[in-house]
Amino acid sequence: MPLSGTNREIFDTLQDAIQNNRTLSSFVDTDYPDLSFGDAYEIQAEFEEIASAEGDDRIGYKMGLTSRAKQESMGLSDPVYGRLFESQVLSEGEPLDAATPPQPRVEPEVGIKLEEPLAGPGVTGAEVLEASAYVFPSVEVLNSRYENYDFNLPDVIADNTSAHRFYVGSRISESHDIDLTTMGVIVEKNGRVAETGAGGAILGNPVNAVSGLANLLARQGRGPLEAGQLVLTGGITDAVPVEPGDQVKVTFQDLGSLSFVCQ
Ligand code: OOG
Ligand code: MG
Repeated sequence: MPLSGTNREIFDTLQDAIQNNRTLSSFVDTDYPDLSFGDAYEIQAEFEEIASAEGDDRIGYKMGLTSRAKQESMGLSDPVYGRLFESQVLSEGEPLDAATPPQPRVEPEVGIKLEEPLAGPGVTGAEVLEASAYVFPSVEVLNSRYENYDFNLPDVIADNTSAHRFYVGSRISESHDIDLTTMGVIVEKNGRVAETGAGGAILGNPVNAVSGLANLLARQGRGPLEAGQLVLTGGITDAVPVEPGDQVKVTFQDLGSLSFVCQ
């Protein structure tokens, strides 16, 4: 359904901020204190409408605020989801344009590619493993449209959960033997360790972010999660701000490392 009223106003304001690399104040803290979760997800869905009209397919979803590190850093404790588009993919080795987006930050994530659809409710982590084609290392590049990432949950949902770009690492694993819970991760910036974590930071195991997503989509009447889609399961550590000149290397135990330069 096309957006109207305040949802349309908010969408247009976000779209303008994205296109002109501007930052905004929280809608909830200013003119739209009553913005609901339902409306925020409707606004987010409009980004998919626009992208698909331009031939930019949704290739997956991202879960956000799934680790304590992220929840504490943002002061928000409920996981949220966003949409990922073909045009946002970066491959290993490609430089990151850190000059154009006003507030780029990077965070290490486990990506899961689905081979089978997942229809909630009641999807379990074990079913996610069964339905997955492979696991891959990823680095999500965030760029919140809100100044200093100062937002409430409906704000960040409407803003497609700060999605900007994401790296898809080339080292994939089809093995079910990797223990995603104990899998260690190190984020280095300019040769120094900036953050460390383990996959278990994501709801005990990153697969639980995928089952949570399938079940949430079902509750919203938006399921199932389609075969072939990929899911970023959420930042394992707090996000690290980057600027042109920075060199980033993220190492995932068993999944190898992913490096890029910021320019
Ligand atoms: C919201 C997006 C959260 C994650 O992985 O936790 C997210 C933000 O922190 O700006 O992508
Ligand atoms: Mg993320």
